[in-house]
Amino acid sequence: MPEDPRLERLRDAVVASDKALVVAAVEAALREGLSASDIIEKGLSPGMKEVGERFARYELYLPEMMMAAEAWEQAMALLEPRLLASGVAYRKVGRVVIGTVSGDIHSIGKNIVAAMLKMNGFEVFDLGVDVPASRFVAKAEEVGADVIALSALMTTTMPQQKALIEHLHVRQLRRKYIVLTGGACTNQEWADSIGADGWGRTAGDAVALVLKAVSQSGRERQS
Ligand code: B12
Repeated sequence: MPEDPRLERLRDAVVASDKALVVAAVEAALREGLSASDIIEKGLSPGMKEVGERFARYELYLPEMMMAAEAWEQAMALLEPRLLASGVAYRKVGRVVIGTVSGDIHSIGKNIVAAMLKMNGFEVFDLGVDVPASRFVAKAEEVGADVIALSALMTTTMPQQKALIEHLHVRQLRRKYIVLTGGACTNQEWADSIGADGWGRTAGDAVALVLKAVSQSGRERQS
């Protein structure tokens, strides 16, 4: 089946690392009736994946990767308010502490997961990037979180997800929190091997996982 030209335009604009082109493609897609989440998951994300693959093949370099990331931020400035507006903010389904692990400054995927969780009624405490295990746990304890969600984008920083789980064990808090892992370099096998409660490939998976985990643990809050 031929690809939807609106999605193709979004993907190509990200691959071109061109801010103006990305913004124009997003505005056009919105006018043409695509939802904010489809624009992100089916248009922009495959573009970013392609950027990463070209970087790995030395077909583009760090400056282009940075420009693609800046273009993404501009697109999100347009899309995030729409994501939130289409959400169900009146429900308080649960509390999530989220961040990108220590040593890792990739924020784009984590920001999407945070936005989608908010859109689905979660209270989200986003600690940003390069977050040490102890800070995740301190925040979770402070706000009475149900879930700790960890993003890691590099093979070198994946072990920090394991470090968080070890930190919880040492503090005898492991059973208190649902720990979810994600990020392009991770997979289900990795999550199982470190004893995480779940792993998600996309932000949509993250929402489904958190909803399921919170309801299974009988933690769902109603307000
Ligand atoms: C954009 C980008 C950057 C930007 C980041 C800007 C920003 N504000 O985030 C910049 C230019 C700064 C950057 C820097 C670097 N990068 Co970089 N980067 C990327 C790139 C191209 C895209 C990442 C991205 O944003 N993808 C789009 C989002 C939507 O996808 P995502 O993050 O995977 O998130 C989705 C899912 O994974 C999931 N998800 C994410 N988090 C979570 C969490 C949970 C709990 C769940 C359930 C789900 C979930 O949901 C998201 C939405 O669907 C990737 C390539 C790739 N394929 O990942 C390389 C990549 C990650 N970078 C790489 C490298 C090497 C670097 C640098 C070391 C380069 C350098 N020489 O300096 C530095 C690292 C600095 C550091 N200490 O962190 C490598 C890592 C290689 C490896 N195997 O470890 C990659 C894979 C590129 C490559 N192919 O070589 N990078």
